[in-house]
Formats: sequence, C-alpha cells, structure tokens
Amino acid sequence: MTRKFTDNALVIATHNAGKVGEIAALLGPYVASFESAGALGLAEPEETGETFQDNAKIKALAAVLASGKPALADDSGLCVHALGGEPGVYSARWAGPDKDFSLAMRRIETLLGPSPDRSASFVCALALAWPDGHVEVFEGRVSGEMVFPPRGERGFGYDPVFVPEGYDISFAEMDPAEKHRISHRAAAFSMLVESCFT
Ligand code: ITT
Repeated sequence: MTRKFTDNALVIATHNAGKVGEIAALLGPYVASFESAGALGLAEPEETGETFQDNAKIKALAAVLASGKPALADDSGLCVHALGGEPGVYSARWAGPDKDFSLAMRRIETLLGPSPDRSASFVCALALAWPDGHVEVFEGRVSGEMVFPPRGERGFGYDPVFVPEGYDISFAEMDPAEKHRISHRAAAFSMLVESCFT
C-alpha cells in the first residue's frame, strides 16, 4: 500500500528554480505550503545513483534529514537514443558548473552529427520521503525528437531542443500550461497525486 501524504508543509528538494516553479504549479491544489531546499539553504547531496529513481531518493532523504520535514525530490533528464541514452542522469552535469545549457545543447548537436535518429525522451523520477525514512517513488516519460538550432524562450534546461511527439513546437515554444499537461514531470506527478495525495 502506498502511503498518503497528510502533512500541511512539504520541502521541495531541489536547487533548480525551473523545477520549483513547475512542481509548485503541479502540486498547488494538494499542498498548503512549500519551501524549497534552495531557499532553505540546504546542502546539495552528491548524486551518486545510476538511475533517476536512485538519485531522486538520495535527494529526498537528504532534504528530510536536514529539515526534519517530508520532502519531494525530482531527478530528471534527457535521454537521446542515438547517444545510448546520454546525457541521462548526467543532464545537469553536461551544462558544467555555470549551468550553461547552450553548451550542453551544442554538445548533443555535435555528438549527433548527421545521425538520422533524432529520437529522445525526457524522464522524471519523483521521490516523496518522510522523516521515518519511508519513500515512495514514481517515474514518468515523454517521447519526442531533438531539433537544432534551439527554439523558443520559455521553460528551462533542454526545452528549446525537444519537440514532444504529436507537436511541431519545442517545449520552450509551448504555453507552460500545455507543457505541464503532457511532460515527463506531469506523467510522474499524476501517478504521485493519485497514489499519495488523493
Ligand atoms: P536538483 O538536483 O537540485 O533538483 P538539477 O538541475 O541538478 O536540480 P537534475 O540533477 O535532476 O536536477 O538534472 C536534471 C537536468 O535535466 C536539469 O538540470 C535540466 O537541465 C534537465 N531537465 C529536467 N527536466 C527538464 C525539463 O522539463 N525541461 C528541460 N530540461 C529538463
């Protein structure tokens, strides 16, 4: 049986402002108040896991330990098929210490070269952890293809080079409400909400 979330406050265990905004929008109807690990000044744990789910658990449990409150972590990334799933769990690290995603997007473009296989997916693992160490984990995915040069100014990270299946605009060109409806994060959240918040 999955555990239900019955507290009033939740720590969003991320230092990524783009994620805080999306998570607050997705969970707004279910949680009275949020604090983010970034705003609380919590240390960022080392992401030593080999999977999105492992890293989400590491981040959620670190935030619980530091804050004493339930915490929700998101570990996500872009998996490019022709690159064997890279950058995958290294998606943030490919942007370097300055979090320069134009650099990371160029690196993908260069590595792909003329490859006709442009398929990719965004994956999002969510871990909800409680102070007694209990953790619930969910994973969502959205398929699409890589497009270059980058398009659009909205969203964050790799959004300008990803066109989701069934669309001809990138995530960065899309109305945020539409991205929140169809994204990897939305898919993981609908499982989380159904299991733990309703
Ligand atoms: P936290 O660990 O503090 O949450 P982070 O940015 O380091 O922040 P991740 O380790 O999960 O997070 O890295 C995921 C990277 O994948 C993230 O930095 C984005 O660049 C990219 N990414 C994840 N979801 C995305 C989305 O919806 N749109 C664009 N890029 C996304």
